[in-house]
Amino acid sequence: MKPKAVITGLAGQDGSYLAEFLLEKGYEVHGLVRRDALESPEDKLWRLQPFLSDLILHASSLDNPGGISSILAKVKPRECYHLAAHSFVNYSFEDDFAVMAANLNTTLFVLAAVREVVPECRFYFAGSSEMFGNAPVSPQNESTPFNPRTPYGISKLAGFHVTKTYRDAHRLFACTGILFNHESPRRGLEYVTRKISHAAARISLGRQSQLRLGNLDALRDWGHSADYVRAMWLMLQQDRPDDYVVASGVAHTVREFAETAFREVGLDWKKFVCVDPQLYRSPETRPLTGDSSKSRTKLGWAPSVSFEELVSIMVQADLKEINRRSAACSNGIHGFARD
Ligand code: GDR
Repeated sequence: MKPKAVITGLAGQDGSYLAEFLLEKGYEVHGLVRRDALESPEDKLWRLQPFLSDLILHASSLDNPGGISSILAKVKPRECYHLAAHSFVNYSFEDDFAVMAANLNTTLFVLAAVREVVPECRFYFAGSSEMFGNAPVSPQNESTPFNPRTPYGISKLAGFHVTKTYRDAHRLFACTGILFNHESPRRGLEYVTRKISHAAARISLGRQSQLRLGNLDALRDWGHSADYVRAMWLMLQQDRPDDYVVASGVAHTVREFAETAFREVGLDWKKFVCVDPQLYRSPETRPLTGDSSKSRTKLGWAPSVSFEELVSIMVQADLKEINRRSAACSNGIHGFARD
């Protein structure tokens, strides 16, 4: 019989790569998605389109603990990946009540449901490098003290502690992956990497003239999402549950990302990028760079996509998509939305 996995947040960047990865591994993949996504799949499920028919979707809001329990009871998964969250850090300042309540409550609901109906199920929680916030040391690893600086980071740290409590007190196989930034062509346009790759592609095609960015000196440790979902799966294949940092270990500035992206389309970034102080984030954290030695040693994990390859993959995918959409428009065919 096929192993079964349930993914919350299936329609997001990581959910889509994880689903694809698990299908390739021979899993029966179930996903929890909002009802409105099922009603407009071309718009809301575009990341899943190439393999949508291979997935089993369940319409469920994560605000409803009873609904989560009944899906888990019906599916009886071997693994449950809880990826759903408000994940755009900047919004978490504007809407701190909603972000904290949703991110913590949904984690509690899913964990409680796992404990109640499928206690043998292995559980993954999507933690974040934002839990480190203003870290006292760099790079950060599993022993670095947490010091979150954003409502989002606080909500993820709370989820981490809840997950650990279920592991220690209720003996669940529950792990947290402390993932540093991970990107791809499936990233939303609000995140800086996709904002840059999309703009570089559009500017090179004469469809945009300028790109406004915030802090160009902000440093991030960027990898490819497809590499990072592999680490999630590896965590759930171990003999014991544990927490792991997943990162490339190399930090780059937003400026370097822009420079590399514009170089990919043969342009000088300085001619097109301007700094908009309104886009500065306050407070900006200390440079976050991950030390993923534990993942590398214990899970045998290593990233396969370098920074330069990541930027190139994203820019080329945006170029291809923009050209595909224009061809579809001139032929009167509508393409899938990709942002
Ligand atoms: P981040 O990602 O907050 O690190 O969280 P984001 O891409 O939004 O910001 C990265 C850095 O770029 C700087 N920056 C800008 N950011 C945005 N969005 N737009 C801009 O115009 C801009 N200019 C500069 C930011 O100040 C910041 O320093 C991501 C999310 O995926 C989280 O959910 C996840 O937990 C963490 O990564 C790890």
